[in-house]
Amino acid sequence: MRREVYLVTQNKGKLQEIKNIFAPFSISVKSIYEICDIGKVEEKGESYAENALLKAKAGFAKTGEISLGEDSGLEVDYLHGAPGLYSARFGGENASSEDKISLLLQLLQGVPREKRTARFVCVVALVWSGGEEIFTGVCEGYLAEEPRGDGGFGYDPIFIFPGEDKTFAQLGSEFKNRYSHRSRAFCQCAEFLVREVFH
Ligand code: ITT
Repeated sequence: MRREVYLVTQNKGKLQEIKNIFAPFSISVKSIYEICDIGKVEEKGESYAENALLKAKAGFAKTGEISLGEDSGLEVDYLHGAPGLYSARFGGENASSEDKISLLLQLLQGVPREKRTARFVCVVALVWSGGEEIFTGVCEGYLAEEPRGDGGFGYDPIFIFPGEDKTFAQLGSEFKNRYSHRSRAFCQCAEFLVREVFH
């Protein structure tokens, strides 16, 4: 069976990371938008899992291909878990990553290191002819005082990986793809695909 899956995402940063995470499992990942225009799937759910499932189900309904949806976010303890589910829309629909980072840093101005704890959460939904499954990955860290590094995407320049005291943007893609929330969720998904779907 061909080891190919389709990811319902418009985020190029995510797509590239997932391609790299799946490569060692010999699974190829393509954006669903390469084979059909399913439009933007509205994130109307009340949890990461609901939103991830909305995306994967939309992809499977349109193409019949093995489809993956992913919803992720950054939860900041000092902000009671915000922006969380709303990480992509934080600061408004048209805010750039730089705008979002500035807004977060402003909200955390003067907050000491021990209160700057945060986590990235990633939830993947898999939908295929045999059913549906959910996988979750979490990565704990804390927020920098200013952006550092130019790798990654989104909030990576301010997310510090604790043991290294460097941001994901400074640590580079190989490191991030080994330890990130996305790596943790998608490695479980890849193992499931190999075990249960591709035989
Ligand atoms: P799709 O819905 O099309 O997949 P999106 O960017 O809208 O793309 P989400 O709704 O899952 O994706 O939003 C997650 C946001 O959280 C994303 O836009 C980033 O701002 C942030 N985020 C998630 N994972 C991240 C990571 O690994 N590094 C940095 N920021 C991340």
